[in-house]
Amino acid sequence: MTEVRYNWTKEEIAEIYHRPLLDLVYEAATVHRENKDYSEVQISSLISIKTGGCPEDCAYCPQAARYNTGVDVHAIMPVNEVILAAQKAKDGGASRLCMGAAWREVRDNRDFDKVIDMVKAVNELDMEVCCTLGMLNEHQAQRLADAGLYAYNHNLDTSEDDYKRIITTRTYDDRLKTLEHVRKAKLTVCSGGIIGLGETVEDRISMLKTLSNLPKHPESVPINALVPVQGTPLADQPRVSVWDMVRMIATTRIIMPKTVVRLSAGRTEMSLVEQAFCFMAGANSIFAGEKLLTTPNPSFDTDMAMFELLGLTPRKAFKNGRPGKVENVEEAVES
Ligand code: SAM
Ligand code: DTB
Ligand code: SF4
Repeated sequence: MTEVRYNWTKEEIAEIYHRPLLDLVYEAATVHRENKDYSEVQISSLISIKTGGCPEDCAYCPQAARYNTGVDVHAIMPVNEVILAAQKAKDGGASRLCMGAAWREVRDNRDFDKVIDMVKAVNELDMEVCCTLGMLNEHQAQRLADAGLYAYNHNLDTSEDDYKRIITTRTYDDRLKTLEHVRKAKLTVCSGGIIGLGETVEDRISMLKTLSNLPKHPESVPINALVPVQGTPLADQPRVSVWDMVRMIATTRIIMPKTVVRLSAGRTEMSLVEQAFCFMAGANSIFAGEKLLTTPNPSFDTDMAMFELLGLTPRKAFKNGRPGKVENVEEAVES
């Protein structure tokens, strides 16, 4: 069985990242196949429960209030609408629902009470519930855990050194602190990044080093390709090469062998063959449903046809048990 390591150095990660492409993919596929269930792909569906008007200045984000992106600002969604959307996602094959809010941080107010109700309701549908709500403290993480939250998404996006170029309204350390609070509440961690922001390869490697040197690897690592949005400072970034996406996924798979690696934003620009390469390189999760948060994504039907063609199957929810309802939570969450 593949050894799980937490002490990867930048040099080691760079050596993996720069291997001849086919050697890299072969190695990643081998690691992936040493771990069971390699043909299963986790399907997660996104829903934007609170859209736009965010006070942060993330240079890639269409939901930042300071950029003119044409995204309409919406107040928090009613709980019953979230339940309907969750049911639709489940019918489409999703086992996880990720609820996103355009917030800088969670505040202890009525909107957060509503999120707690949403978490409880979606949990009742037997879906894994994930939230991405910005920064939070220990107490807020615990409230979410008590409501039945399964995972918390909080991306590092790029390297620590590059962070200030992309976001000035919070620090890398703020981000890492939230991840600690999430861990303390025994939630599973979903944390990854974006490529195509204008970062260097060293930045990508440095971000992977940070993720793989956390006390425990995130249970899922989303790798997003920038979706350039008009009005944001990164609107004119050239589309990232699919080979960079493959290298990033394969390297993540090799250094975090047990982690679910999600081929995230950017799939509408990728052909089926390009996506197949990403699955070969060890991706075993996608966001499905025709919208990410505010930008388009392939439909459930298109993705199901792709799964059929490639011989992939959707992974069931809580395959290894629900945290809190199994003897060994650590094992259930990690496997
Ligand atoms: N506001 C919360 C936060 O920042 O954590 C949650 C929502 S935020 C939209 C979630 C993640 O979406 C970001 O961390 C970023 O990685 C990703 N994202 C946002 N805009 C994107 C874009 N245009 N292309 C690719 N990924 C994007
Ligand atoms: C993640 O890593 N990517 C998702 C999810 N986690 C929250 C969001 C992608 C957003 C793409 C831009 C948009 O649709 O607004
Ligand atoms: Fe706000 Fe999150 Fe977008 Fe940053 S990424 S502007 S915090 S919604």
